[in-house]
This record gives sequence, structure tokens and C-alpha cells, in this order.
Amino acid sequence: RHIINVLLVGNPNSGKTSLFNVAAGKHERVGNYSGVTVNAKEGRIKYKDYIFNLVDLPGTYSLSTCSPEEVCVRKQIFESPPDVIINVVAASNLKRNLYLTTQLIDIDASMVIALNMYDELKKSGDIFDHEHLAEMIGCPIVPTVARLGRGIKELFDKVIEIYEGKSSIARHIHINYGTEIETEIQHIKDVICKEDILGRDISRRYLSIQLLEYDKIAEMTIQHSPNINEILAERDIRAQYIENDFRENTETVFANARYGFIRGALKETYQKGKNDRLRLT
Ligand code: GDP
Ligand code: K
Ligand code: MG
Repeated sequence: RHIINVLLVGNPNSGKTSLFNVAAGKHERVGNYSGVTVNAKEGRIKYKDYIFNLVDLPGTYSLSTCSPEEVCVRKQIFESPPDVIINVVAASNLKRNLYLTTQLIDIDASMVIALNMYDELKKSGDIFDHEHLAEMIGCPIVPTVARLGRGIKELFDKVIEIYEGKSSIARHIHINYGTEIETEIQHIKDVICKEDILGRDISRRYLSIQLLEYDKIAEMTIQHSPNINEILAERDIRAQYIENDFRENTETVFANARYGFIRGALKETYQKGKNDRLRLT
């Protein structure tokens, strides 16, 4: 049997540990507060022709480098790259949860989204065309109710499809940050491309974005590059252009662009339901 390495990535309280427990038959503590999962936990699942090596990680809102959780998740993604990431997204709080998703898209990870807490969404009466969103972002989205074990088989069926390269909607897409920013990203990418400094599977585009955001781990990634000085000088110039244009620091500019993408995507796919209107009046 082939082994598929799968990583659970998502916000705190999105239901990662519940999903891990129900899929791997474990009994890790779940709780409606953050910080229950502090270390990576592993479980094995036999399903169809495969063995899944499933890893549960601490929750994180982004992949910037502010918190120990974020550093832990990034380390896991880049130092032991999984075959497939399951991005657990709480349907009850899409706007916030999808922020991390935009970063996973930038990484160009092989990914399936578990649209968890689907019961909460149903209860709210809101209508979410998740199939449309899936097409927009080129990544399968599977509704799940981890607490009740619903949708788990369907989720792992999609993981297999992605792994086998048979997903009909999986595409490499990236968030379009707009012409000005895209131009600056390209300039840095070009400098990085001159030397193959990476030797591992990390998207140059993502690295360029992170350098523009003055990300410390990204800077460490290029520390042995023969042209590190050239890359950092180019970064400084390009970041300055962006900051002059937008009158904000680059981190804020990228964050705003990501939220802008999410707002646009949800505007097309998400409709407040009757229940909500009743509650408001
Ligand atoms: P984690 O922080 O991402 O590991 O999330 P947990 O698995 O600890 O779950 C956080 C809380 O959400 C717990 O109280 C779970 O029982 C609850 N929960 C998990 N999945 C679902 C679901 O699909 N629907 C609902 N309503 N609650 C869920
Ligand atoms: K939790
Ligand atoms: Mg957990």
C-alpha cells in the first residue's frame, strides 16, 4: 500500500482535532478554546488502496511568523512537505478562516478544503455555493461535520483524487494582487531564478511575496544563496515602490489584498439567509 502524508491545517477551533479523531480513531482532547493541540500529532488510517499518515497541527490564523503555532505549521509544511494538505475551514466564520487559505494557495500546496461545521451553516439559513468557490480557487471543497463524522469518506476520496492527479477542478492558481504588485513580485522572482537557491519544493512566487513582506523565515531560506545581497537589495527597492504607491507597509498591503480577494469571492458565492434577516429585524 502507498502512504499518503496528509497535514491538517486550519484556524484554532475549526475542528481539526475532531476531524483527526474521527478519521484516525483517536481520542485526543478537543475543546472550544485554542491551544489544546500544542504539538503535531500523528495517526494512521487505512482507506481504499492507501495508508494515510495524518498529522494534526496547532491552529493558526496565518502563515506569518508572529506566533510559535505559525512557526510550527510553516516548519511542518516546508521541512516535511505533505503530499496533500487538508485545510480545515469553519463554515461558520468563512471570512476569517479563508485568510489562511489564500496563503496556502500562494504556497501552491496540493490541497483539499474541509468545509467543516457545515451543520452550523445549514442552521444559519445562509446559502453558500461552495462548488463555485472551489472552481474559482481550483481546489476541491468538501462539506464536513467532524464532530458527527459526516463527510469524512468524501473528504478522503478527494484527497485520493488530488494525490492521483485525477481531480477535475484542481488547478494551479494564485491570488492576483493587481498589476503594480504583480510587477514587483515578478522582479524579485527573476532575481531568485538566477540561482537555484532552494533545492526544495517551495514556490518562488511565494518566497518573493514573503520577502516583500519582510518575513524573517523567508530571509533565512535564502541565507546561503550566492546572490543573497542582490535579492535583498531588489526586495528593498520593490517594497519601497509598493509602499510609496499604497502609503502603507507591504505587510498591510498584502493582507488587504488577501481580504479583498476573499470579499470578492464571498460576494459571488455567499448569500445571507432568511434566518439571519429574521434575527436582525
Ligand atoms: P481545533 O482547534 O481545530 O482542533 O478544533 P476542535 O476539534 O478542538 O473543535 C473545536 C470545537 O468545535 C469543539 O467544541 C468541537 O466539538 C466543535 N466541532 C468540531 N467539528 C464540528 C462540526 O462539524 N460542527 C459543530 N457544530 N461543531 C464542531
Ligand atoms: K481547540
Ligand atoms: Mg486541535
